Amino acid sequence: MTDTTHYRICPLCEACCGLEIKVQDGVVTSIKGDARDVLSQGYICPKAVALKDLHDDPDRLRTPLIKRNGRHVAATWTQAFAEIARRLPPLQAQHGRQAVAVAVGNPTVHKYGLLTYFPKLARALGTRNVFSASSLDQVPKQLACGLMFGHWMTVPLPDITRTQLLLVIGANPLASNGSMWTVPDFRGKAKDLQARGGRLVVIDPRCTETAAVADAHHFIRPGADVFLLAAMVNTLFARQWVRLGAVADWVSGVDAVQQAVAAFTPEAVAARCGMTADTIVELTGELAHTERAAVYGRIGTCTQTFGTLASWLVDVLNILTGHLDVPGGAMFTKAAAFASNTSGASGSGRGVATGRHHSRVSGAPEVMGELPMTCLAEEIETPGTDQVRALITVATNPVISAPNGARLAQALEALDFMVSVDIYLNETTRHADVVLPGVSPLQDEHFDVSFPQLSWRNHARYSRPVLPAEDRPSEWQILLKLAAIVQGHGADVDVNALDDAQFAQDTQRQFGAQAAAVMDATQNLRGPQRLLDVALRTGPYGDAFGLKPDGLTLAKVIAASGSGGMDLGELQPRVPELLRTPSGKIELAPPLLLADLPRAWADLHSKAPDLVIIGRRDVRSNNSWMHNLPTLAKGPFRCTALVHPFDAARLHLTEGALARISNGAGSIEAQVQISTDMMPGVVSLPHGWGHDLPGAQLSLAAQRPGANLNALLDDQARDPLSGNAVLSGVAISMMAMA
Ligand SMILES: Nc1nc2c(c(=O)[nH]1)N[C@H]1C(S)=C(S)[C@@H](COP(=O)(O)OP(=O)(O)OC[C@H]3O[C@@H](n4cnc5c(=O)[nH]c(N)nc54)[C@H](O)[C@@H]3O)O[C@H]1N2
Ligand SMILES: Nc1nc2c(c(=O)[nH]1)N[C@H]1C(S)=C(S)[C@@H](COP(=O)(O)OP(=O)(O)OC[C@H]3O[C@@H](n4cnc5c(=O)[nH]c(N)nc54)[C@H](O)[C@@H]3O)O[C@H]1N2
Ligand code: SF4
Ligand SMILES: [Mo]
Repeated sequence: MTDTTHYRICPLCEACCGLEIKVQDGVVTSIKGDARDVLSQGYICPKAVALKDLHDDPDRLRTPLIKRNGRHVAATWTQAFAEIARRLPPLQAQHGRQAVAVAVGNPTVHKYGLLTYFPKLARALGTRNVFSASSLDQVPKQLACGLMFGHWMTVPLPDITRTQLLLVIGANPLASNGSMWTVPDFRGKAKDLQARGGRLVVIDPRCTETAAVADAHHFIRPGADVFLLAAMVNTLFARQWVRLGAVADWVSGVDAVQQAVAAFTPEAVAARCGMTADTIVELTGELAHTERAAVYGRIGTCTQTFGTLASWLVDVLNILTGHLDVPGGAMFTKAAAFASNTSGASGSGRGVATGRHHSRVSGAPEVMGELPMTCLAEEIETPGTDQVRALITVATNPVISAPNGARLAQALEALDFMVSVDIYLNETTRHADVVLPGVSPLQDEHFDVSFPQLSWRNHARYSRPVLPAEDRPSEWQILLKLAAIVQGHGADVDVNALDDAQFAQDTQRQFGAQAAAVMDATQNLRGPQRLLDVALRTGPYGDAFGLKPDGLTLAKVIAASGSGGMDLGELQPRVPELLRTPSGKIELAPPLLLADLPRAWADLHSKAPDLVIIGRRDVRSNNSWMHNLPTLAKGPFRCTALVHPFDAARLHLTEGALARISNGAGSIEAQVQISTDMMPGVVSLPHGWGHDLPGAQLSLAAQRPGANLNALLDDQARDPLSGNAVLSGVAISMMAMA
């Protein structure tokens, strides 16, 4: 018997915890937190253990599938790629590049082969029809930060280990483990904050797990964050509490913001927020008068019609209270690799723009090169030039995760051809003509590309594969092969040779006279590893290919992978060095955002619905795809509708009974759970459920399918600036089932 110990970054959520995994004769025998991990220091949640279930899940696909006569049958990789080469290029030739769309989802960010090679596929397709889960999530925050700081990934986050006041709005890190903020063990860090006399304050329509450990919790009417935040900014000016602190020399647009929020007084917004004007002033005063404080807003503030405005105002508050870019405030990470805010000239740049093209049917503006996921169905359905006729999905399940999945499912069925790069036959991939499964995370190496750009502490960590690879393509090779096929190279192309050729070309372009040295230094590497070595060595801590001999290389980061990874220190002030706005300033008052405030003002006076629905996350679940894993699926049923006792009484709903929840055409049945944690007038139901659709192969999930929240949501409801879907605060009616 051979026992081995391995170290692996958990790929299941943004906390990116370091795991210690024991293997005996090729079988995982234990998964624990790695106490030496520089980022997570031993912390894990129950999902980590389910990595074993995921690896062992008999429903997880091991071979490609091809749909023949309506049924998916196992195929070889050669057959699968041949089928794609036979069917996809002719569609492109006949209908043009826009006719092939691509949709990419959340797990892509946790698989570095997918993340680094997806852009190559998108480029090869040359289509504007690129859709991603970002438009169901965080685009508003990225747009607001992009406009203010000059790059989409330049997003400040609370310096939690040094702050004295943390104001959390529309996030529940105790369940989600953080988002756009890599902060393993939020609970422990919050406790430490409280132990040193600091305060955690939560604003949420539900008294969440995070609110339960907070020093104060305030209910807010769903969707009212823009009003609360604008009134807090208004209060800062009215009370002369504005101070810019360390970034004072770099902020432009303060007067414009003052004027723009002049009408949003606490008194004007209080009723709509479901808060008193006094509370709004008190919250503002506490923020303004605490030396080390930070505001953090997440998905609850994004997935609403004023998502971009709300996200913007979160950081306007951080800036106007002098808390940006100072220890204990809202700070920026400095990642070791792949960060745009560490490359190019520092201090100014091109900034960000949206609307370089628009979606064909709804005219939604492109943001970050993508169109809203909620536009995909109509692009497939609506005849005309550039109609979408074929689709490639990569690790996404929008039939469940996006609003109005029933419409999307119908549209997918009408496609001429669909390919899915996915590990399950699920509600979305059941529509695919060819499914190409990636490897289990335990058989894959890993480096986080995005999350070190958003982490509570600077670090560099790499994971070797835990279990030996099988004889099949890596996910980067799958994507590169697809790219080659659509470029007309055929299914038999040698992807490694193609990768070498592309790398040589890119290196020549990027390094000019130094290209030969770079080629030489990376000659034994391939695929994402080679890209990573270049990114690390040219990054802010890198060895610059020998010019700074003490600097980082991939070899050094790999060498540290058995001992907790490399700690690169606590967050440091980065303004003005990280700014990439054309002005070289923090743009506090981007015209696009100011121009949207009148829409909010008009909405302030519209009548609020009686009953609205919001979402919820549970620590043992993850969006739509982990309900098939035994460790997580056991225990109490989690897809319940939380209803306040007042609402339950007036609607005659009883604990544990089924209720019908409806909105327009959509209607679902969910089990009622009566709870004083809810704000009256607000119902909470988790998303990602509804595993009762035919043709999926999720045997365990199908036993307790749950109700699909997104069946109630309108795919046309979006934040017009970011295109982000409205997933929260949607009007519903609810009645007991006979
Ligand atoms: N109502 C409501 N809807 C929501 C949300 C909400 O809060 N409320 N949240 C939204 C958010 S934040 C997000 S990010 C989206 C997520 O939406 P999606 O990005 O669509 O993510 P999932 O629904 O989790 O689907 C993940 C897919 O990836 C596949 N997969 C898992 N691991 C791998 C792998 O290693 N390789 C490959 N190739 N595939 C893999 C799974 O089988 C599944 O098909 O959902 C959104 N939907
Ligand atoms: N266990 C688990 N962890 C996850 C995921 C998961 O599905 N399960 N998903 C991952 C993903 S993809 C993401 S993006 C992150 C998200 O991470 P978080 O942003 O922390 O997401 P949630 O836990 O849904 O918390 C959102 C909170 O917003 C509140 N809310 C709803 N509407 C409003 C509103 O209008 N205003 C305010 N102020 N609050 C509102 C909800 O009640 C909820 O408590 O979590 C990630 N981590
Ligand atoms: S919090 Fe849980 S799921 Fe997230 S990275 Fe850590 S162990 Fe994995
Ligand atoms: Mo997400």
